[in-house]
Amino acid sequence: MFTVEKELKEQKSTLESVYKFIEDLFKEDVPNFLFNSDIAYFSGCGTSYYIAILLSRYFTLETGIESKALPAGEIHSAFKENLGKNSLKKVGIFISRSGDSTDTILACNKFKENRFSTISVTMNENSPLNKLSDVSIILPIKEEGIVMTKSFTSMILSFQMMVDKYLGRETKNYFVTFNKLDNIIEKLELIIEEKKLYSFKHFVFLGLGMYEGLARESALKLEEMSLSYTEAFSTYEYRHGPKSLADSKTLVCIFGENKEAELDLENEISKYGSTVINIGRIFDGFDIFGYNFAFLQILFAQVLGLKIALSKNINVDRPRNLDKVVKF
Ligand code: F1P
Repeated sequence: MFTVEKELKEQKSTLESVYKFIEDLFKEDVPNFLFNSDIAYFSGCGTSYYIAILLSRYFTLETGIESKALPAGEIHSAFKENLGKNSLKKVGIFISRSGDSTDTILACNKFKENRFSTISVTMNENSPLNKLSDVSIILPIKEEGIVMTKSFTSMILSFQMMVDKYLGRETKNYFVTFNKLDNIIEKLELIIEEKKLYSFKHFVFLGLGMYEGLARESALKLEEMSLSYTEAFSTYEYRHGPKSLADSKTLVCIFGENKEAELDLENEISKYGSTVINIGRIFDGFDIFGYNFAFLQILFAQVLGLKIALSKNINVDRPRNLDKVVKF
């Protein structure tokens, strides 16, 4: 079995251990300055940037505090275009599995130079990013694969739980839900096999709000794992041009909460001859509802990426042109 497949499939136990770690870490206090800010910037690179998109939307939804997700390069190399000159209290949240991506370190440095508070979420105790940040959440888990799977769900869980704890929310439901994960992965494998979803030539992922982060990460996952041709959009953008590429070789996957308005879009896309999968509906069938658990819907793309790679005889542990960390 490939390392990536093993890591993808051990998410139940990994998330359970992250849950216990965060319960303990934030037993007393959470970093209050985050919740006293006027605007929060979430940043990272690649998969970690897509985590930033999802968490920024979760943060604003839950706290009402304005937030923005930016790729780290936008912060270190286009700072003035992205961060206006004003007296707002700003805070930066930097996500990085390695804590060592040059772009993310440069971005965090830029925040330090401007005396903004910073929080990092990483999986590497001795990373330069931890040393730079005011507060670090360092998860006690390891991931060997170049392609990020369990680190995606783990870093999201840790930050969401911190927000939930600040708001005095019950977090037990996460733990209960993780019990279903092994079963869900098996069922996803069955659905993908039965419908031969690995055989399409063009994959489109759509998602709104938090789900946009999932759509973008799904497209990246398929590219990295299976060298597939993919696209991702904020759901309703798809009507405004991108749909011109939709044909019978296209699989369109819609993330979300299975809303009425999404059904109209599904019907429209079907008319172009494409196949549409509503991932929200699949997860409703697993009895998983609500935005707290949105991040688990990424399992669909992780399993699909693996299945396409296997069908094309691609080694997912050696993704073409990629390294575990991008340093320059
Ligand atoms: C994340 C990242 C990955 C990507 C790649 C290199 O870096 O950009 O998304 O798959 O192979 O690293 P980080 O989370 O360690 O900063």
